Amino acid sequence: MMTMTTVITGIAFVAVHLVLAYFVFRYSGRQKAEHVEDNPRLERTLLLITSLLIAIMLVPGLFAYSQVIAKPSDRLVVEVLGEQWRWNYRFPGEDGIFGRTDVRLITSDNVFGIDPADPTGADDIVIVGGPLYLPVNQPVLLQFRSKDVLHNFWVPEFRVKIDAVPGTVTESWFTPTREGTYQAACAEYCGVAHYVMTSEIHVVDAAEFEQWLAALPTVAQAQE
Ligand SMILES: [Cu+2]
Repeated sequence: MMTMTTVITGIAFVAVHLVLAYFVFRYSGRQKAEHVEDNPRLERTLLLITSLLIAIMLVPGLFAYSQVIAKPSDRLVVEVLGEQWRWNYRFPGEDGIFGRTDVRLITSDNVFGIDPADPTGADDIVIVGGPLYLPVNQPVLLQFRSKDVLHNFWVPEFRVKIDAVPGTVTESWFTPTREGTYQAACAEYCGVAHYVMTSEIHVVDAAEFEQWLAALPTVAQAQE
């Protein structure tokens, strides 16, 4: 995509400047400028050529983008909740299903507003403010929500930068390929403590990840 766009715009750039240089040279000071009324035929032709070139550059982008957003089948799903001013994470637990949530149930002890009446929520695992551990070479699908205002989850190394929007769920997926510690930051100015809205993300091998996850209390255990 980059190469094709660069070639097309490069050719247009050079051609336009060659013509410009030629006209400057050819007509310098020797010809009086002439007022020309509309030239519908020329305008139609230029419009057509320009539209065609732009379409050639945009259409493959749509296919590339559909690949970018296509979710991998072997994904690990993590829910991310942005709030003033921290990132909270939720794993679906053994059953692989996130428990139902309701914003009216949100309290300081229940930051996701998980409904205790829904049995699928009992084994969910909640991490308030991080850190988040992820297994290396495992595709991860993040589902974002926001409790209050617009936030933006940004991990430059993962090429992930996506808004967390109140009232809706946004998604982004990636595969971390290098073990290490990374930082997720909020990239949307979201209030006075926006600058502290960061969270550590540790990319570790699968065994260490399993160990870390198994050591965390489930929602049911946390309530005991
Ligand atoms: Cu924020």
